[in-house]
Amino acid sequence: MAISSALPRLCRANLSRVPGDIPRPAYDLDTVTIGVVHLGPGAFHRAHQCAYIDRLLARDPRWGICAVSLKSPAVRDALLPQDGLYILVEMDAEPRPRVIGAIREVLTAADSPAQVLERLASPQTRLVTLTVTEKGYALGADGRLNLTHPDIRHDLTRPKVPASAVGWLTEGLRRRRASGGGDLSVLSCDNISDNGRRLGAAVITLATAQGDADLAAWIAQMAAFPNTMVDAITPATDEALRILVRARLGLEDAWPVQREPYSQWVIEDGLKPGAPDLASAGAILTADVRPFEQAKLRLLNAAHSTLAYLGLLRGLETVAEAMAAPDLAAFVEDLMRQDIAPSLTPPPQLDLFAYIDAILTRFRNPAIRHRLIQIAADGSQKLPVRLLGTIEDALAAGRPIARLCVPIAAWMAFVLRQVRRGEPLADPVAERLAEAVRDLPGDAGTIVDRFLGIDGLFPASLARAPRFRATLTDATAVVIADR
Ligand code: CS2
Repeated sequence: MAISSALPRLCRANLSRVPGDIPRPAYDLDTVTIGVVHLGPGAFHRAHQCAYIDRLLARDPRWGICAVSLKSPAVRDALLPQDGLYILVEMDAEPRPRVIGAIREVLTAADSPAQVLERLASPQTRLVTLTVTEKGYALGADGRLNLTHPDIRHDLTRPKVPASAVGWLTEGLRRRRASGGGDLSVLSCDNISDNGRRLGAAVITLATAQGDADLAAWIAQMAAFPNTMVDAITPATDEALRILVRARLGLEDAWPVQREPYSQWVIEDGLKPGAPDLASAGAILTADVRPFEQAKLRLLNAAHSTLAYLGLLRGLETVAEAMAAPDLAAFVEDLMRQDIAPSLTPPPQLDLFAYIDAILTRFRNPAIRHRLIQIAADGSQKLPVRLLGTIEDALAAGRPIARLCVPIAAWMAFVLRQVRRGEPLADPVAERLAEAVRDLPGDAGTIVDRFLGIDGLFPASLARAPRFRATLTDATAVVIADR
């Protein structure tokens, strides 16, 4: 992150210069010790989990975070000179900045492997959290660890210097077992259904495939991987935010973050004893997270992806702009109310229709500039979680799928457009997508055939379902004609 202003830098020595109306850590930074390791401290982590831990630290100083980027030094280079401090701005009619002090150590695993493993093994560390995005788990289309993924293949042969998040966790747990570090709670905070179960299974699969059955058995007993649902709309840091922070603070923050005021963290019961009391910091602990998680992924995230692809095809830039187009807003509302809601079994405390109203209001928040291109990234990883399950359920129940196929069609049209224009396509399987659509004649039937033929993208049973293929082809014909 380039520092372009001549203002003094935000850091401990300059905390006293922060204007009095901007909240600062309500605890003595000197008394904080590290009890949490986080893998993947991007904007979402710093806007979401760090805000909870920051609240918790005011009551209990044992839970400072060691933030670990796996490869990129960008977060470390931005936050180290700031003693881990940064600004989180809640974007509302009046933006509300505050100084977050939860990150007490910041490392890049590729540069400091020994320190990272030491932290993962330390008996003081009682919680590991992860935000490594959907693709960061190296799971196959069946939700299990993909042992042929390049990073996992690396971790099979060189387990001590891992490449993947699952590899770091597995090696950290190996060290923890050897040094008697005790049990550990691990929370995946990514938008994947059954995120905890899948991560736990992936770690055990890797340990087993590395030939360490004893470790696999130890992990099954000593590590807990509760499911979680995380929610807070977090637009990427942009120049407008930097300008706002400079003006309000009179200090330079190399990497402030922003989010909407709304935030939710639902965690399944089952954290190991001795884990931080996240409920006291506002998280909701519950016996079964799945219904919350499913409602959020299938409604909010699916509607987001729908707006992203349809909006980008129209040349729109942000979620709020897409919501200002009456037909797009009506379409996502119908999609949620009529097509997605029937696939959900909400928990008793969740009123689905009020939840949908709240999502629509959040999408319209005029204080947020959430770029559609940010949401459009990694479609191959996001759409299965967000939409394909709903489509499978609707097919099985004999409900209509016409509207549900539109976002899939819009994604395909978006991929096609990016490749044809030679514009970037952010997706871990971008090359395969580009290969599949190269020299493609423009008719809907061929487009659908090509995409459904890409190995591992659509579940095999769905790709074979005649009603899906026919409805998706109709939707694709309409989306292409509209452009
Ligand atoms: C978005 C999510 O970028 C995306 O794909 O749909 O990041 C979304 O903003 C969050 O899940 C909201 O909690």
